[in-house]
Amino acid sequence: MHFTSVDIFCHVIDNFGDVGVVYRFAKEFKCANPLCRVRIFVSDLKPLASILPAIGPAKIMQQTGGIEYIDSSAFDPSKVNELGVAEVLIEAFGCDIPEMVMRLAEKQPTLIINLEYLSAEKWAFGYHLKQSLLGQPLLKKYFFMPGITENSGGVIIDTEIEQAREDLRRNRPKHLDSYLKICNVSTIYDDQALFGSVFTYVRGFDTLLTHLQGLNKPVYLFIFGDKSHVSMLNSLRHFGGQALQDRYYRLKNIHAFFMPFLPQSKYDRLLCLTDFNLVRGEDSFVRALLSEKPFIWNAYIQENSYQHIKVSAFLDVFKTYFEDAAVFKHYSDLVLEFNQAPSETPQQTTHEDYGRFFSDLNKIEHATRKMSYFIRLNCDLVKKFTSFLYQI
Ligand code: TRH
Repeated sequence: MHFTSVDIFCHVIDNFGDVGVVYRFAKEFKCANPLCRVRIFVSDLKPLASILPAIGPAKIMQQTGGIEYIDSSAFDPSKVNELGVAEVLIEAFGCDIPEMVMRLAEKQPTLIINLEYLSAEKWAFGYHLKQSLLGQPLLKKYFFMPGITENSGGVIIDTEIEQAREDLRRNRPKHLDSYLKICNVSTIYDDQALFGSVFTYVRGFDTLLTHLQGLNKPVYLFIFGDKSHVSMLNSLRHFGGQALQDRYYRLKNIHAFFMPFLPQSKYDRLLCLTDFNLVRGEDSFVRALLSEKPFIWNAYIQENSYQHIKVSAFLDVFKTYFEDAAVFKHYSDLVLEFNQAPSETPQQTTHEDYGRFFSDLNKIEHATRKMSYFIRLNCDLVKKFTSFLYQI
């Protein structure tokens, strides 16, 4: 089809992931299709403003970076006719498109795509690009299933990070210093030190801190989000960690920085600068993977512990990129145990063993780099999405 306009609908449930993925998708889609009008209708602008500071959370309509943003919660239904409807409508994560918009869409040929959550589970491939029958002659609807294998919809490759990668690698000390400055700390860069980022759900960090205290080197941790802040503070206090400054705690060789929420591109860059990353929902998980650094994924706790199935499905794919089966086994045991917590609590309820993770960092990094390379080559979501539109 020939398309000149795309409207994306996003219903924010909680956290930052939904709007984080939608914003990243819109940015990359616009970059790949500069002549196409791209609008995002989002139910809550506050989390978007945290990710993209150019957004004014109180404005009902605004434009930045060539994308139009519309607050759908404050939206006047009488404006629907005036705004019109795009040729392609994207329901992010199966959210409902407002009734008034659907009534308009039914009057012209419209393609609707349900852009789903990322999944490495095998059942998801069966749905990818499958049609969903609507019983409306002018409407066509398809599922688009993001994933980490060739037969899926792929993941969003961020152009900005791809372009910055080499500079981040070459000028690592300078870039790392810029993050420490946010906490009013000036470093003495030490190439023996270990740098890590932590952005998880509420969980225990006693086992992590115990292990890190045993390493014979300085460890710098950048801690993000209220949930990790609460959790890390609890564990630091448990071991007698001291506040040196507002955002800076010290426990023996461990330097913990309680970071403010950063613009998305700045957070993405940090993941490429550290030696390891602890990440959580779908979007930071993908960024960690593409950063080519070793990472541990804290999947969102779901009913009936469904997160175990999601984590296992990812590990099944990741396994194929490891050259040493023992290294993978230790890594896999760690990640599975890390995700065993029955609920979000800052008490340590899991018994993960980090020993091999830190001694195998280079080998895990090698596997991550191979997988990331494969994904960039074969699983570019925006490329796949765009070529699907042209084909249909
Ligand atoms: O915020 P999340 O926990 O979102 C999750 C996922 O969407 C998950 O699928 C959903 O089921 C669950 O919520 C309810 O984690 P995620 O997906 O990693 O999204 C975080 C976003 O925030 C991501 O786009 C990166 C961005 N971010 C920043 O922009 N700045 C920051 O400082 C940090 C830490 C993150």
